[in-house]
Amino acid sequence: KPSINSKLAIIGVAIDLGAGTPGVSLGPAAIRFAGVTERLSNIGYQVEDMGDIVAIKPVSPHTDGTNLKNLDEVARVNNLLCEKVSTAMSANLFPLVLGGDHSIAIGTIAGVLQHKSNLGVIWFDAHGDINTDETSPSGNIHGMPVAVSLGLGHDRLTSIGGTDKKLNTKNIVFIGCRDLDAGERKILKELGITVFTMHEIDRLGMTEVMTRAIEIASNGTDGIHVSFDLDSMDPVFVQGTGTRVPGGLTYRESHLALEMIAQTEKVVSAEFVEVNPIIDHKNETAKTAVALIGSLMGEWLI
Ligand code: 4U7
Ligand code: MN
Ligand code: MN
Ligand code: MN
Repeated sequence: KPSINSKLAIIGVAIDLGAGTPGVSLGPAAIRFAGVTERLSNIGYQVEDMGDIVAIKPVSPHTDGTNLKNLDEVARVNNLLCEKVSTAMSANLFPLVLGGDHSIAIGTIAGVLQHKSNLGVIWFDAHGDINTDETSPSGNIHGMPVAVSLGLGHDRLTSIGGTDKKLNTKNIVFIGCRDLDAGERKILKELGITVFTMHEIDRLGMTEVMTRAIEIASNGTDGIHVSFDLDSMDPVFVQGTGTRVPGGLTYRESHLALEMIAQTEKVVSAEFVEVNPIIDHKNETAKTAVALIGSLMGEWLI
């Protein structure tokens, strides 16, 4: 068993208001139905299910004079999530957050930062998720959580958990990117954030990429947060996610990456997001998420 806490809190976030496609709000239910608790219990964890935070769809998406869709409700949910994650960590529970759209990384990371002020992050995604209200082509907040966690963007979002508790650019690393907006490329370059695109994974192989990624997320940090967007994987493995992009991580590349992270024994929190059972086939994407969670939590290290 990994030295990750032996007690674990599952926190579901039933929200799709940060995404363009509806349905990821049913992700936590789909992942539970696919047997996440049993899987973790079998590895040897004591699992406490803290239930779901539920978003309520507003009659009209209030935008506060910006292009941010559903800003009020996304901010409300992420404030609650920040508190819940922080409460779990105060009780010495490892927070495992189930999404929901990727806007929930705002609340998860803000909550973890209350306890780990020098947090490293490994972000698996086809996308950069580093748009701001100024650069976003869609206004969808699930394309913005990395920017917000760095203190960039609308203050209704950057204030969550406190404006002083933010990530360091030198400890964030992306894996699997293949769809970056022009504005995102510019921000990534300016901030000097390391991005292992699919090109680098093809050239170097996943073992080398993860060796480098783990070094970046570990260097001077007091823990690693893993944010796993299911769309980092190739669409053949994840029909049930809203923003599929061809040419993604294979099934084994994804598992190898998470197994290597598990071996570091430095993981302090994790989230698995963008599971959408409405557009899935026989709940397979949620089942894939459960298997990935097993790998991250050390299923193969015993
Ligand atoms: B996800 C996008 F423009 N970049 O900002 C945007 F391509 O959490 C997509 O990674 C964001 O699924 C995808 O809307 C967010 C778009
Ligand atoms: Mn994505
Ligand atoms: Mn994402
Ligand atoms: Mn997506």
